[in-house]
Amino acid sequence: MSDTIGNPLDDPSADPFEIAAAAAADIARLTGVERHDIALTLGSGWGKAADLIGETTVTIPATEVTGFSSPALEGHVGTLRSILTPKGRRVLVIGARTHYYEGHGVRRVVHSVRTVAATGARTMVLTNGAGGIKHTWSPGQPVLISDHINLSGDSPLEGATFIDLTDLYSIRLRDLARTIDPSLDEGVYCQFRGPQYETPAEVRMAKTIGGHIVGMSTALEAIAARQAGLEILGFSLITNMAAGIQTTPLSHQEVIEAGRDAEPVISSLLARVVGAL
Ligand code: 8IG
Repeated sequence: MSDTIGNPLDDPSADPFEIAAAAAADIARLTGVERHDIALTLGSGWGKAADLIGETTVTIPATEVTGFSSPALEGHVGTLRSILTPKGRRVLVIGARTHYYEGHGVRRVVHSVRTVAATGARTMVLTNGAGGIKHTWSPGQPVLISDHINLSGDSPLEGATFIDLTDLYSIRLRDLARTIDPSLDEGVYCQFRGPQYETPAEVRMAKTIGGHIVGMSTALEAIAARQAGLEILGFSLITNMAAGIQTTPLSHQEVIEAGRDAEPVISSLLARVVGAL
């Protein structure tokens, strides 16, 4: 149930997987759906996809689900939606991402990932808005994430938990996405801590070490998703060219506008990919 006194994940002695199991039980009870098949986290620009995937059977305020938010702290409430696709699959849409830069710790960041795994989902589609480094890209373009470099300095894994990250972003699912849109390019996602955007020197560093996309969310989530046994598909919407690649200053307004302009196209792409999963 929702907590009014604080978030159970903020208790260092609590087990984050037990809290995720409690959250999954909340979702089963509130949606009437015992198991979900696919989970989808919607980042900047991707929000409209949920309307195109199928019939939304239930929308839940995140505050109703264990661990999802601490009402005293969050200014806005995200929602979780349960969708029934034409093929009869159950999709859980997470509209409430917690970012690392919010400062609530990595357990809070990956709670949605652990929760969807506990609902029974086998596939996790992670989407985000991000900066582009490849010169052939332009704002408004969706790209697949092929791999990542975690520059956050943190990890969702605790203790001596050695997890293989080979093929973290499933080749099978990337190939499937390209059957829907053969023009999809892909790149390596570099997660910076944020919330400031990079300096041009940091973007040059990211490029030098093999990065193509700069963002603030998805690498930590993908690590937790792999730990939970989920098969992962990652999409970035390039909302801006990274600092120094574009010559004008980065602005949050520009990011919002690029997301809004691209939304119809990328939402229908994402819905078609989810329909093919
Ligand atoms: I939207 O240029 C968006 N998110 N780190 N850099 C980083 N995150 C981002 C950017 C960007 N654009």
